[in-house]
Amino acid sequence: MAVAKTKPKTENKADKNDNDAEQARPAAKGAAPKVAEFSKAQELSAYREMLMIRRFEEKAGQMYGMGLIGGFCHLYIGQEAVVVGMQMTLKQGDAVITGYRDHGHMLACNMDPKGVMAELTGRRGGYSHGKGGSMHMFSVEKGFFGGHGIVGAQVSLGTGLAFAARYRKTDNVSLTYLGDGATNQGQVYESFNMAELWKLPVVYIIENNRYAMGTAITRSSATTDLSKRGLSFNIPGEQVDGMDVRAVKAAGEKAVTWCREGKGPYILEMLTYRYRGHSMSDPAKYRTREEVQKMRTEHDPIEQVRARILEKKFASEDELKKLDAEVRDTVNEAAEFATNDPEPDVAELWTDVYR
Ligand SMILES: Cc1ncc(C[n+]2csc(CCOP(=O)(O)OP(=O)(O)O)c2C)c(N)n1
Ligand SMILES: [Mg+2]
Repeated sequence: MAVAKTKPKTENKADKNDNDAEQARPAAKGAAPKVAEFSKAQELSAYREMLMIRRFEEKAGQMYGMGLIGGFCHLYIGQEAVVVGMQMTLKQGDAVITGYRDHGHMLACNMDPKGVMAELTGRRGGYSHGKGGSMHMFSVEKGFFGGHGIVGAQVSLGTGLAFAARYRKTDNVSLTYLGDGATNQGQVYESFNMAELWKLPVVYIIENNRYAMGTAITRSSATTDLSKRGLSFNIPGEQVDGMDVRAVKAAGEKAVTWCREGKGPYILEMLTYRYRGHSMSDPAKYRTREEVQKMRTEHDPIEQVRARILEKKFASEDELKKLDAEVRDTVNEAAEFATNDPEPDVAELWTDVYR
């Protein structure tokens, strides 16, 4: 029997630190493939939408600190380019579903910031009438199907949404978002199998922000190139610079077209990063301040667009200031509404429940 002379190269996960993930990032090395430029209108729209999510989340963080928001609250700050870029590829009737880090997805789906903020504060005008909170909001009208607190649960539901699109003979798609941690859940693979078997129009968007709560991906996952997780089901996948909204849109376009043409599911692994802790109660001791700072200063998705807008003279500093002020006004109005709107009536305890 032949014996291998050299030890096979295996990854010793326990020895790895977070810098390994940094090294694996195509986004971080400056050698990123050239992506198609955005038009003026696309740059300005992407800037406004990402800024809206950023300011909304900052305000939600403040309101949580003031005790106005209870329960869990997971902020999306840092990951804005993913939802905004993907949303640019959708049309009426497409479906979006995600986990609990969901406010950005709702705003990208054009849900009303007032209704989202009022749900966070548990008020009547919230999307679930103040009874759901951060992780439980839906809008069938806007094509947003939640908001799910059980890690990975949305993957089978999102696959079902794709099945519905196929069953109704439409060419609509389901964008099903999940985290890097969720990719180790069993139901994800059951869903992959069915989606490929039945050629369902679902794009699985893995938002790899490198951590699942406090656990770095290199410590929890046997393989860390998540774009390859569909290989054994024949599902194509690719890694995308999730901090560059243009790269996200380009990859999204390809994947969505694949689905609309009836070719089955597609996996996009978005290499991204969250700046805040897992939830509001996370002191984030599992990573260094320098790591966070490096991502903020070198890869921030909003700063990238802002720099291009100024460089290409798509808008002046003053015009951007005006745009920033408009976004702030919208967020402040939402916060004011969410602070003053009454709480649901006690009788609401008995509505929307199964008996
Ligand atoms: C089935 C299940 N197991 C465990 C948890 C607890 N939990 C909540 S979030 C989370 C980490 C998920 O990380 P990831 O999928 O990377 O998403 P991210 O928070 O980074 O967006 C865990 C383990 C849960 N909510 N559901
Ligand atoms: Mg994660």
